[in-house]
Amino acid sequence: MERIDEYICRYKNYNFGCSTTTEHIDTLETFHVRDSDIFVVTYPKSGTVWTQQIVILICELDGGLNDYPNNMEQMPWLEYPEGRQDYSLRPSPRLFNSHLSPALMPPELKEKKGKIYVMRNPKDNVVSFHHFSQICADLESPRTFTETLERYLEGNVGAGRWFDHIRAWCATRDQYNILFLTYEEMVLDLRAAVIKICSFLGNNLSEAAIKEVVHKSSFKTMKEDKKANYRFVPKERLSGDFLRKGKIGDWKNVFSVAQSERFDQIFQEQMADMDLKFIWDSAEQKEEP
Ligand code: PPS
Repeated sequence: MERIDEYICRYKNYNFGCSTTTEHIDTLETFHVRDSDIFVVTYPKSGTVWTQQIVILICELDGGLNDYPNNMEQMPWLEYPEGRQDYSLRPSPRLFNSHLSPALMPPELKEKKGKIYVMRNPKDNVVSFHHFSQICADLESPRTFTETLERYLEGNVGAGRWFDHIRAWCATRDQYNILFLTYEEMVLDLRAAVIKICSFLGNNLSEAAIKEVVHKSSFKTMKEDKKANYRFVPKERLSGDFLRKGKIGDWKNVFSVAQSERFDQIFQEQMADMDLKFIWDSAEQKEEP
């Protein structure tokens, strides 16, 4: 790995956190994917842990899962095993999170079913990243939002540039069978998103079970849930709540007008040829009961 700074290591054209190894990343080329595996793939700060919670709940309520002490162990990071048991020894169904680009995913994944990609409008995405960088010891603490925004636009962050990640995954639509979801549609209608995930994964949950998944994956419940809110992570590694605001449009509280206009222009230049529709505004967001 080429060490870019204290926090980012570069390998195979991708910005990793430094807790993984080239040996582990190389094993992904021959990683055997099972039909029952489920992968949640995202650019960081797009709703990974939320989707993780939903997938875990769905699997628990439809047939059960082996017990692990918390969500991170139940659904670990594909690229960051961090001393966890050899993934090939894990019982099915195996659940994984990943921030990898498609080029680095196990090639067998193309033939398998369980892939969900969640994306979030990049203005809220970078704001969420900015706040998270201030509480997470594995990320460089920025002094100002301007500093974060520059690093984000240049791609000097984990997983590289948002634009490249989204573009690369959207380009695989025809090769992979993936459920694409947006963070915003999950915020606006969580129940519809849960039903979509169930039907994509082939889980047939009762009405009561769907209700339970929706309740346990609401922002309010997750924030109070020690496991879902990552309260088990030592304070030295995570010094605040993982679940921060969970809103659409928080970027308006952080971006200056000039930053917003410049961002819109870059977004247009980078993504104009793509059929992407994001919701940028909170006007349609209902408060949770
Ligand atoms: S990470 O570090 O990449 O795994 O982060 P990730 O989980 O992808 O994204 C964190 C943001 O998702 C929000 N979140 C939620 N929003 C709404 N409802 C629920 N239930 C929920 N769970 C997590 C979390 O609060 C982070 O967004 P911000 O905007 O910072 O609040």
